[in-house]
Amino acid sequence: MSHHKEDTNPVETKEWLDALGSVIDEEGAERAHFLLGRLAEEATRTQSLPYATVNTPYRNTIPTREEEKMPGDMFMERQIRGIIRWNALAMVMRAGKKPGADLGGHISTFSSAATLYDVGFNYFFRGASEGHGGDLIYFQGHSSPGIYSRSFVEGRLSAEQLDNFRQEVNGNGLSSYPHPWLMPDYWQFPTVSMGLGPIAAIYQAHVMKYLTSRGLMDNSDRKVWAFLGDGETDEPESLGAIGKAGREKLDNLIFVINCNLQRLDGPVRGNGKIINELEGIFRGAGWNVIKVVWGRHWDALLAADKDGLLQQRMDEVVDGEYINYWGRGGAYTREHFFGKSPELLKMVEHLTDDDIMNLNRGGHDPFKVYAAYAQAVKSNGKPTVILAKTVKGYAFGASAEAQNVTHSVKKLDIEGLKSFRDRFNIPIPDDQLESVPYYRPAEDSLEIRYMRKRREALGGPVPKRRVEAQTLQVPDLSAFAAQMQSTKDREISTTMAFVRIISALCKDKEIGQRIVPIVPDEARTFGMEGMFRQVGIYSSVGQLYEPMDSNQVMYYREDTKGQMLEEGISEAGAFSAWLAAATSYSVNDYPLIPFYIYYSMFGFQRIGDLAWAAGDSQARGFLIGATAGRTTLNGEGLQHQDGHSHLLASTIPNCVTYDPTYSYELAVIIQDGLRRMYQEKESVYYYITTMNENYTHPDMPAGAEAGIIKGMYLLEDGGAKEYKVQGKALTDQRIRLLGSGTILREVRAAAQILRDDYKVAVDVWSVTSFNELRKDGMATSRWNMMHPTKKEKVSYVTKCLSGVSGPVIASTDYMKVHADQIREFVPDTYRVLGTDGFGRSDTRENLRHFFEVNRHFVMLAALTELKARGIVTAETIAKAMKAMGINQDKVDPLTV
Ligand SMILES: Cc1ncc(C[n+]2csc(CCOP(=O)(O)OP(=O)(O)O)c2C)c(N)n1
Ligand SMILES: [Mg+2]
Repeated sequence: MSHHKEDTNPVETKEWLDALGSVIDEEGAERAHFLLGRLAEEATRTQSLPYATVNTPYRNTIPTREEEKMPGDMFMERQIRGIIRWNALAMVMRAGKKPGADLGGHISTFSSAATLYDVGFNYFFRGASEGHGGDLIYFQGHSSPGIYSRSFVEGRLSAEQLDNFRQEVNGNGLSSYPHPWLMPDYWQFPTVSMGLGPIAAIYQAHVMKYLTSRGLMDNSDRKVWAFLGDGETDEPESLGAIGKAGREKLDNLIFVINCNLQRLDGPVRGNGKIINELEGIFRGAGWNVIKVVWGRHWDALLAADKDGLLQQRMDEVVDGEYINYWGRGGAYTREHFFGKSPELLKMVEHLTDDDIMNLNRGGHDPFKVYAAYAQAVKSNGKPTVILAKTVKGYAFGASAEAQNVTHSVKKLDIEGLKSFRDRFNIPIPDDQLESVPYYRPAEDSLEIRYMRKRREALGGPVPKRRVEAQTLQVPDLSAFAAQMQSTKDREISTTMAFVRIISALCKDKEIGQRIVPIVPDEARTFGMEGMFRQVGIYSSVGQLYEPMDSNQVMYYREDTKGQMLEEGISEAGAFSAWLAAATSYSVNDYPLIPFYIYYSMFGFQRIGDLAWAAGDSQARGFLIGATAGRTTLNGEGLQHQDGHSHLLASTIPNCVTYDPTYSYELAVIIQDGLRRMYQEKESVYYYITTMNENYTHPDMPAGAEAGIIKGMYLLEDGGAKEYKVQGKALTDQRIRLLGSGTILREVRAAAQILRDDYKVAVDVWSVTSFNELRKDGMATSRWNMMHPTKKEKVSYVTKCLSGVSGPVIASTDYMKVHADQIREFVPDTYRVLGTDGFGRSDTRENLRHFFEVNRHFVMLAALTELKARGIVTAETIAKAMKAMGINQDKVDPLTV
């Protein structure tokens, strides 16, 4: 700002300022804005100023005279807000009093945000009702006590439930933070892992526009509000997608950033100003920025600030000081803020120290907040961010208000409670204060009636999550007939098979429109470019240019009605778009069937926390980890070759995972997923790996469906063989080989050599999911433990591998621990091969040798087991190793 520079010609400065003043007086602010814009343009053009500033002075963006007036009863609302504040404090303090419980809870975040929420609840947040889908509110996770408190006062939650804050195990509890999984009819969006709320909100607004644009539903009157902390904006996810929101003109999106200037340890920007930093970033990204810095008690002072000294002081002070002023009080503020110059001191000489403390911050002034929201909801083709300055621990007094430790404060002492009670007129006598009782006015009190009326006018309660979903008629397996048949001589990859399936699904009469293919700039990698033309790429503005490949069949077609979401190189963004689509059954009462296809390594590993939140959100949809496998994605390297995404996926309780080999397996799995998620309406989501290795696919063996879904089925029956060991006959001894993904093909090759060269019987099992097998096994063994008097149940793995005997050997393209998961349920000796270690580039053949998962190592493992049973000798193995080119001194892939 020019203020910070020496003014070398004050007379000239004054002339310019006077000229500006008279334009504003005579022709209005619009005109002044235009002229300044022209001046800046000219200065930039002549390169006398490299760029015009994106920052404005440290004051409210909306001038006082343009504020839209809050229509309600401010005293009533203040009283209600006081009651909500009280109960929020009470529930955390009461949880803290449970002996030995140590449950924690936060009070300071909500105390700073109470007005921001209240104005929303009283005037803006529309509940879902007949004819309106409702606004979508992403609540700041740590403010949950305040949201529960309001629901309690509204009569939606009981005192007993409040007393169960953070005690959920026995039912009827309230979750510490917003978790749809734990409170499915209440919370819509999990937000507490910082950064996930903001990015999810952006893509939520995007997908809502997409639905409207495609004509599938009308969301044009619905808003997405995201409340976040100023400290939270440090997360890359918080700001990483704001450019997208600006570009897509998401005027259905409003961010409210609670700028209490503090995070957990201390100031967010002690040496700077978070509000101005964010202003520049958001304005540059194409957002409307509304700063709500000062409350109305500053209005008179600012109006009197003719020569800009007060403004100059406001501009130069850093956040660390602003925290101080509030924490240390009126006298301190007079001395250190206004004390900068005699003129400033004079401006406040008529104010007492208490009056100075009453100079409120914008985010605590309902009028200023109302004016900001009223402007934000008027769509003008841009998303809006409101930067509201608040005080962390507001109204908690010396022990917590604007203190560095405030985030972790969980209680007030008795004196603190007294003054809090008095300040907000809570009718609780001194002798009851100790137990911090809840306070709810009588059902027919003015307060309750007022609240009810406001919410009724806005369509119903918030937050509220729709639990029921529409039932879709999903295609049965016959619709996938093409995928169930052999490809004959044609070699294709499972990725290709997937692309055929999704293309076919898009044409399905019942559900075709609901399929949402999502890619993060990888469609060509997966051979999906045919879909550009077939279904089109969604763009809010269509296609404003002639695509350079328009003369080709598969040209890059962007369209306002495009079905595919091409999210660019942002896995977090594409996943967030998937999440919005995967929860559309609840949020929009319109089930969508999203398929997000990506490089498998850049999935759970890259955005694991979002995938976890998707489980919490009860997302329903498909994730396709393409080009999967440590050795199957051959040319790439250490950062690309995935040998563990199935392990990461298995950490998410409601994620169902598969690693299929054949086209028919993929078809059966996807059909079953459609049935479970959209017909049976189970809150699970699917993770399926597909590969880029081409090979031929056989017909589906008759009756394999059930086994494919359960996780394994017998692909090759080796038949009975008899062996003689030390003169004793071993009957029905077989080697059982297990394989998954493309490595199954190595396993099948090994089986053939073992049969041909060693004359042993070999069964081959296709394992479509070690993860699902383990879940079944764990459930069985748990049931047996819990029911000692009942007949034992047998796990699916045990069932499959019983009846005959012989060693069991598994090989996969994933870490050994992946196949090792079922060891407990394998009723015989079990040996696993896997791809532990860092990937590297080479041919598939070399990689599979390097990682010791190919046919030769499967054979080595099998021979080793046969040796243990006395069927082959050490010499036989040594000879075989030589023949197979396995050097006994080969490096261990885990160590290099
Ligand atoms: C990803 C992640 N990292 C860290 C935390 C721990 N944490 C919880 S609240 C908090 C400080 C939040 O500060 P701010 O965003 O300014 O919110 P305020 O409480 O000040 O409104 C931190 C670091 C978290 N919840 N999520
Ligand atoms: Mg903060």
